[in-house]
Amino acid sequence: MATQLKNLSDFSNTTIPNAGAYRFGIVVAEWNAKITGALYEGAYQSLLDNGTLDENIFTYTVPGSFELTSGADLLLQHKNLDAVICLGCVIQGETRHFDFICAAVANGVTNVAVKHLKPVIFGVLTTDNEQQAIDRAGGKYGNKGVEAAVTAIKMADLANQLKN
Ligand code: RBF
Repeated sequence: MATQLKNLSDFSNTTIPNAGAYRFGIVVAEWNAKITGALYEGAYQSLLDNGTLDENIFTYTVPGSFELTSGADLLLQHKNLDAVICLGCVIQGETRHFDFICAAVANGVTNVAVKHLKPVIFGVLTTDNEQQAIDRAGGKYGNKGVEAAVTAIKMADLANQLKN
Protein backbone atom coordinates (compact mmCIF):
# COMPACT_ATOMS: atom_id res chain seq x y z
CA MET A 1 0.00 0.00 0.00
CA ALA A 2 1.14 3.52 -0.74
CA THR A 3 1.22 4.59 2.90
CA GLN A 4 3.69 1.83 3.75
CA LEU A 5 6.10 3.33 1.29
CA LYS A 6 5.61 6.76 2.85
CA ASN A 7 5.05 8.02 -0.64
CA LEU A 8 1.36 8.76 -0.94
CA SER A 9 1.69 9.60 -4.62
CA ASP A 10 2.18 5.94 -5.58
CA PHE A 11 -1.21 4.84 -6.91
CA SER A 12 0.04 1.72 -8.68
CA ASN A 13 -2.11 -0.53 -6.46
CA THR A 14 -5.29 1.54 -6.56
CA THR A 15 -7.94 2.07 -9.20
CA ILE A 16 -8.29 5.56 -10.58
CA PRO A 17 -11.36 6.25 -12.74
CA ASN A 18 -10.77 7.26 -16.34
CA ALA A 19 -10.90 11.04 -16.53
CA GLY A 20 -11.52 11.32 -20.28
CA ALA A 21 -14.96 12.88 -19.87
CA TYR A 22 -14.08 15.50 -17.27
CA ARG A 23 -12.99 19.13 -17.28
CA PHE A 24 -10.62 20.41 -14.59
CA GLY A 25 -9.49 23.81 -13.42
CA ILE A 26 -6.10 24.24 -11.76
CA VAL A 27 -5.35 27.36 -9.72
CA VAL A 28 -1.68 27.81 -8.83
CA ALA A 29 -0.27 30.28 -6.29
CA GLU A 30 2.80 32.25 -7.39
CA TRP A 31 4.28 32.45 -3.89
CA ASN A 32 7.01 29.80 -3.46
CA ALA A 33 6.85 29.32 -7.22
CA LYS A 34 9.50 26.60 -7.39
CA ILE A 35 7.39 24.41 -5.12
CA THR A 36 4.00 25.28 -6.62
CA GLY A 37 5.45 24.77 -10.11
CA ALA A 38 6.48 21.25 -9.12
CA LEU A 39 3.04 20.59 -7.64
CA TYR A 40 1.51 21.83 -10.89
CA GLU A 41 3.70 19.59 -13.05
CA GLY A 42 2.64 16.60 -10.95
CA ALA A 43 -1.05 17.48 -11.07
CA TYR A 44 -1.11 18.30 -14.77
CA GLN A 45 0.76 15.15 -15.80
CA SER A 46 -1.41 13.02 -13.54
CA LEU A 47 -4.59 14.36 -15.15
CA LEU A 48 -3.17 13.56 -18.60
CA ASP A 49 -1.96 10.11 -17.48
CA ASN A 50 -5.50 9.28 -16.37
CA GLY A 51 -7.15 10.26 -19.62
CA THR A 52 -7.96 13.97 -19.28
CA LEU A 53 -7.75 15.79 -22.59
CA ASP A 54 -5.25 18.64 -22.65
CA GLU A 55 -7.96 21.01 -23.89
CA ASN A 56 -10.04 20.18 -20.80
CA ILE A 57 -7.42 21.42 -18.32
CA PHE A 58 -7.78 25.14 -17.49
CA THR A 59 -4.82 26.59 -15.61
CA TYR A 60 -4.68 30.01 -13.96
CA THR A 61 -2.27 31.58 -11.50
CA VAL A 62 -3.06 33.76 -8.48
CA PRO A 63 -0.58 35.82 -6.43
CA GLY A 64 -0.61 33.78 -3.20
CA SER A 65 -2.36 30.93 -1.46
CA PHE A 66 -4.77 33.38 0.14
CA GLU A 67 -6.14 34.10 -3.35
CA LEU A 68 -6.71 30.43 -4.24
CA THR A 69 -10.24 30.64 -2.89
CA SER A 70 -11.32 33.53 -5.09
CA GLY A 71 -9.45 32.01 -8.03
CA ALA A 72 -11.41 28.78 -7.67
CA ASP A 73 -14.65 30.72 -7.24
CA LEU A 74 -14.02 32.67 -10.45
CA LEU A 75 -13.16 29.55 -12.42
CA LEU A 76 -16.33 27.83 -11.31
CA GLN A 77 -18.37 30.89 -12.25
CA HIS A 78 -16.91 31.25 -15.72
CA LYS A 79 -15.93 27.75 -16.85
CA ASN A 80 -18.01 24.63 -16.96
CA LEU A 81 -15.81 22.41 -14.79
CA ASP A 82 -16.15 19.09 -12.97
CA ALA A 83 -13.58 19.96 -10.29
CA VAL A 84 -10.98 22.56 -9.40
CA ILE A 85 -7.55 21.83 -7.94
CA CYS A 86 -5.97 24.52 -5.74
CA LEU A 87 -2.17 24.36 -5.45
CA GLY A 88 -0.14 26.44 -3.04
CA CYS A 89 2.67 26.36 -0.52
CA VAL A 90 2.64 28.23 2.77
CA ILE A 91 5.90 28.08 4.71
CA GLN A 92 6.02 29.01 8.38
CA GLY A 93 7.73 32.34 8.94
CA GLU A 94 8.44 34.45 11.99
CA THR A 95 5.02 36.07 12.09
CA ARG A 96 1.50 34.71 12.45
CA HIS A 97 0.63 35.10 8.77
CA PHE A 98 1.08 31.35 8.33
CA ASP A 99 -1.84 30.53 10.63
CA PHE A 100 -4.15 33.09 9.07
CA ILE A 101 -3.36 32.11 5.47
CA CYS A 102 -3.65 28.36 6.12
CA ALA A 103 -6.97 28.73 7.95
CA ALA A 104 -8.34 31.14 5.34
CA VAL A 105 -7.50 28.94 2.38
CA ALA A 106 -8.72 25.72 4.02
CA ASN A 107 -12.05 27.30 5.00
CA GLY A 108 -12.26 29.20 1.73
CA VAL A 109 -11.81 26.10 -0.42
CA THR A 110 -14.50 24.31 1.58
CA ASN A 111 -16.91 27.23 1.20
CA VAL A 112 -16.36 27.49 -2.56
CA ALA A 113 -17.04 23.76 -2.94
CA VAL A 114 -20.29 24.09 -1.01
CA LYS A 115 -21.30 27.25 -2.88
CA HIS A 116 -20.86 25.68 -6.33
CA LEU A 117 -21.64 22.07 -5.35
CA LYS A 118 -18.43 21.03 -7.12
CA PRO A 119 -15.28 19.36 -5.77
CA VAL A 120 -12.58 21.90 -4.91
CA ILE A 121 -9.36 20.16 -3.95
CA PHE A 122 -6.98 21.42 -1.25
CA GLY A 123 -3.50 20.91 -2.68
CA VAL A 124 -1.73 23.32 -0.38
CA LEU A 125 1.48 22.42 1.43
CA THR A 126 1.68 23.97 4.91
CA THR A 127 5.20 23.31 6.14
CA ASP A 128 7.69 24.40 8.78
CA ASN A 129 10.45 24.96 6.23
CA GLU A 130 11.33 24.76 2.54
CA GLN A 131 12.88 21.28 2.77
CA GLN A 132 9.61 19.79 4.00
CA ALA A 133 7.91 21.38 1.02
CA ILE A 134 10.53 20.07 -1.45
CA ASP A 135 10.09 16.57 0.02
CA ARG A 136 6.37 16.73 -0.83
CA ALA A 137 6.64 18.40 -4.24
CA GLY A 138 8.37 15.62 -6.15
CA GLY A 139 10.81 14.65 -3.38
CA LYS A 140 11.05 11.69 -1.02
CA TYR A 141 7.40 11.88 0.08
CA GLY A 142 6.03 12.04 -3.45
CA ASN A 143 4.17 14.91 -5.03
CA LYS A 144 1.05 16.27 -3.39
CA GLY A 145 0.07 17.74 -6.76
CA VAL A 146 -0.33 14.19 -8.07
CA GLU A 147 -2.48 13.31 -5.06
CA ALA A 148 -4.60 16.42 -5.56
CA ALA A 149 -5.20 15.48 -9.20
CA VAL A 150 -6.17 11.90 -8.32
CA THR A 151 -8.53 13.24 -5.65
CA ALA A 152 -10.09 15.60 -8.21
CA ILE A 153 -10.62 12.72 -10.65
CA LYS A 154 -12.18 10.50 -7.98
CA MET A 155 -14.51 13.26 -6.80
CA ALA A 156 -15.52 14.27 -10.33
CA ASP A 157 -16.29 10.62 -11.05
CA LEU A 158 -18.30 10.26 -7.84
CA ALA A 159 -20.39 13.30 -8.75
CA ASN A 160 -20.92 11.86 -12.21
CA GLN A 161 -22.02 8.47 -10.84
CA LEU A 162 -24.53 10.05 -8.48
CA LYS A 163 -26.11 12.26 -11.09
CA ASN A 164 -27.00 9.23 -13.28
N1 RBF B 1 1.45 33.15 0.17
C1 RBF B 1 1.77 31.86 -0.01
O1 RBF B 1 1.23 31.21 -0.89
N2 RBF B 1 2.71 31.25 0.79
C2 RBF B 1 3.33 31.91 1.81
O2 RBF B 1 4.18 31.29 2.48
C3 RBF B 1 2.99 33.26 2.03
N3 RBF B 1 3.57 33.93 3.04
C4 RBF B 1 3.19 35.22 3.27
C5 RBF B 1 3.76 35.93 4.34
C6 RBF B 1 3.39 37.24 4.56
C7 RBF B 1 4.02 37.97 5.71
C8 RBF B 1 2.45 37.88 3.70
C9 RBF B 1 2.03 39.31 3.93
C10 RBF B 1 1.89 37.19 2.66
C11 RBF B 1 2.26 35.87 2.41
N4 RBF B 1 1.71 35.16 1.34
C12 RBF B 1 2.04 33.86 1.16
C13 RBF B 1 0.84 35.83 0.34
C14 RBF B 1 -0.66 35.67 0.63
O3 RBF B 1 -1.10 34.37 0.27
C15 RBF B 1 -1.47 36.71 -0.19
O4 RBF B 1 -1.11 36.60 -1.55
C16 RBF B 1 -1.21 38.15 0.26
O5 RBF B 1 -1.38 38.26 1.64
C17 RBF B 1 -2.18 39.12 -0.48
O6 RBF B 1 -3.53 38.81 -0.17
